[in-house]
Amino acid sequence: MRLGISICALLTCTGTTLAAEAANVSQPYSIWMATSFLFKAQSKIDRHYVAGVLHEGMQKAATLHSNTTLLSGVSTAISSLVSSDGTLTGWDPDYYSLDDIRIGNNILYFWDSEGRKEDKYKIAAGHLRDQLNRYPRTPSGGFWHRSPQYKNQMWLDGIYMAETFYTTYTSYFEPENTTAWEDIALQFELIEAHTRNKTSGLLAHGYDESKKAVWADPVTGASPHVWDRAVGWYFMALVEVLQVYPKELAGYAKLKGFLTTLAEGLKKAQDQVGGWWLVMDEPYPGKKGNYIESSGTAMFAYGYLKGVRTGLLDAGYRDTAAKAYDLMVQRFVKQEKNGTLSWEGTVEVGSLDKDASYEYYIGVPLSENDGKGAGPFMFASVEMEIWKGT
Ligand SMILES: *[C@@H]1O[C@H](CO)[C@@H](O)[C@H](O)[C@H]1NC(C)=O
Ligand SMILES: *[C@@H]1O[C@H](CO)[C@@H](O)[C@H](O)[C@H]1NC(C)=O
Ligand SMILES: *[C@@H]1O[C@H](CO)[C@@H](O)[C@H](O)[C@H]1NC(C)=O
Ligand SMILES: *[C@@H]1O[C@H](CO)[C@@H](O)[C@H](O)[C@H]1NC(C)=O
Ligand SMILES: CC(=O)N[C@H]1CO[C@H](CO)[C@@H](O)[C@@H]1O
Repeated sequence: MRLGISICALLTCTGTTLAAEAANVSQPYSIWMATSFLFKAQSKIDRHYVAGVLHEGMQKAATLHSNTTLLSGVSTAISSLVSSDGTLTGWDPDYYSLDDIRIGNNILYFWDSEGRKEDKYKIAAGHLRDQLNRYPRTPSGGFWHRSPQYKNQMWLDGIYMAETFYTTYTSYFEPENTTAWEDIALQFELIEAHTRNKTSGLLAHGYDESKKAVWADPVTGASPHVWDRAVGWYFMALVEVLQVYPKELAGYAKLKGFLTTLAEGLKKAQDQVGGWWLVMDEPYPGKKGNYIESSGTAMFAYGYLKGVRTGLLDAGYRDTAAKAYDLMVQRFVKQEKNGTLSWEGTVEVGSLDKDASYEYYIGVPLSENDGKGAGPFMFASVEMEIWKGT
């Protein structure tokens, strides 16, 4: 991919970086990152959303570049999670956590792309979908982020984990189920009503409808800060759900409005170097301890690029994304001596289980080769490669 050369030409690359760069310059970053992860323990599959996101990144890269070896590796990994009778390995139907729904996207992808033949995938997806029918909800109808720990709480993260699957499932199996479509829109509407800052256009990490959490705002129930990865999940959720949401239903225009407002807010919040701060709300960008975080940056770049490509967002946002992408390649993509890539700068976690303070968020360590960042980097790379035709 040509971008690699220009970045290295502009910067003072280290000897190590240059050697790998020179020999491997023709590899698209999506494939390069995906195959690098194949050699790492991190590519081990489980039902958790991190493996789900990482494998979706690998799958997107393999599909765009017609790499059948890589694609069949991902297919085998996803298949290994589902036994022949459609049971999800180790899945407890009475454990309610939105994070565990996300793998349903990987399952439905292979069910569909492999000719809708493998019944076990359809059955497994059905189990996840059935769980949503008995899933605990807030008084207004929002799915709890997790039961019982996060009773009456909705987090932006959970909107991505559950609604992307709920949407795809509905489009495949119940396209006429208006109740389901409205329920999906409701999840977004609730999070918008309680967490959106109308001045900045950004959204707080989550809210507690009962306002009992130590961090809950007494009026809105919102948590106090805007955490970049939570907003990243949410931005991706809007873009993905709008790909399939029926245009004739009222929810479509609402979701599109949410996306437009967020896209504007994010552009204003982008740092001049091209990335986004871990804690995004004023006055924290640039403050001591805060930093430009890689997973959120990758998610925003992807959301913009796919949003523009699919006609949801104005073409001008490509420049916003390109600036972010350049930064990722120079700062977060590390080229190892053996020619593989590593991914850096991703914060390990961000949770509302503590006090949700600024000090809490900046105190969480970074992790290397974190699928929550590397996966979205592959998503963004695939979009860049489609755009550039490389
Ligand atoms: C395809 O993916 C495999 C890993 O599964 C990798 O070893 C190979 O280099 C890739 N081929 C191309 C042409 O990118
Ligand atoms: C339609 O969706 C609703 C809400 O998720 C659900 O309760 C209901 O069972 C679905 N109906 C059918 C026929 O699948
Ligand atoms: C909303 O955003 C504005 C502009 O950044 C800020 O001044 C205000 O404090 C924010 N409100 C809340 C409730 O966070
Ligand atoms: C390449 O080097 C990295 C960093 O030292 C290591 O984690 C990875 O396992 C190596 N990959 C191969 C294929 O040797
Ligand atoms: C010089 C150099 O680092 N070459 C590497 C290019 O990438 C392949 C794997 O993708 C490595 O095997 C080479 O060592």
